[in-house]
Amino acid sequence: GELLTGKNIVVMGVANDRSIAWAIAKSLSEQGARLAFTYENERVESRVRKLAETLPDSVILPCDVTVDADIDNLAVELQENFGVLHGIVHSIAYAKSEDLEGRFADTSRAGFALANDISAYSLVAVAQRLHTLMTEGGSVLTMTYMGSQRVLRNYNVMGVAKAALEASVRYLASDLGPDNIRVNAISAGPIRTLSAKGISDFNTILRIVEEKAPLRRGTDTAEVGDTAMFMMSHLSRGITGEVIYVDGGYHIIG
Ligand code: 0WD
Repeated sequence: GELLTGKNIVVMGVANDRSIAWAIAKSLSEQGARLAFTYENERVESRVRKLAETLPDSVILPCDVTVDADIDNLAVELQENFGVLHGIVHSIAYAKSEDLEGRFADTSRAGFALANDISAYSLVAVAQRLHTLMTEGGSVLTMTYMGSQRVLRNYNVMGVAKAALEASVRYLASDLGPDNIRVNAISAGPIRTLSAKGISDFNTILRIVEEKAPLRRGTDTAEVGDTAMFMMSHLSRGITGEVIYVDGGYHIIG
């Protein structure tokens, strides 16, 4: 059976076919969801368009989340294309590469602001403008990482941004819950994507996970996709304000 038939979901953060957002989109589409994809700029547009065209009935729209007018436009476009919106998948993060190595103590004011703007505030900005389209209730989902909870080498300012993101999930869940809109995060294990290229020592991190995680393997984007599908569906209707780990259990190991 199809769990997402009749659901309209916007997926933000596909950069290429390795993106977590793309795996999520495939899982959602398999269950009958109708998808809108957003892309940051012309640099990624054609790639996102090619991917989106492989799924039935999808829409593609521009949205740089640092620009309020882009998000306002997105709301208008989604209203015109979908009418009612049921889900938002936010799979976006960014920090300058110089802020993802060395000492966190050396983070600049501008680097801190940028990482938090794109990686944390953008969820608030998007939820703020799109939740009014969720007139039948809805599910908002973002992507986070364990570096929010523990000090992980090189993750630095992104760990701080992810902590802000996870707290934002809880406050948004509290505000939007009365409208039957749920807000959650998936905390994925490390996955080799374009963003992961910015993290030094990524191979070492992967090796340690394969060695120590209860499931003795790394995390696959497809398993994140399937958890996201569950989070978008009626099956997860009792869950909000939560961070769900999809990491082979790595985070429980001391
Ligand atoms: O190990 C990993 N890869 C993990 C990633 C483990 C746990 C969590 N995550 C998170 C990331 O922090 C991010 O929030 O998952 C999310 C998606 O990351 P990804 O799939 O690993 O990375 P990627 O395929 O690069 O997608 C992130 C995209 C950007 O890609 P690039 O590489 O071009 O920065 O976020 C988008 C962009 O497409 N993005 C923006 N979108 C709109 N406006 C903006 C922006 N200003 N900035 C970045």
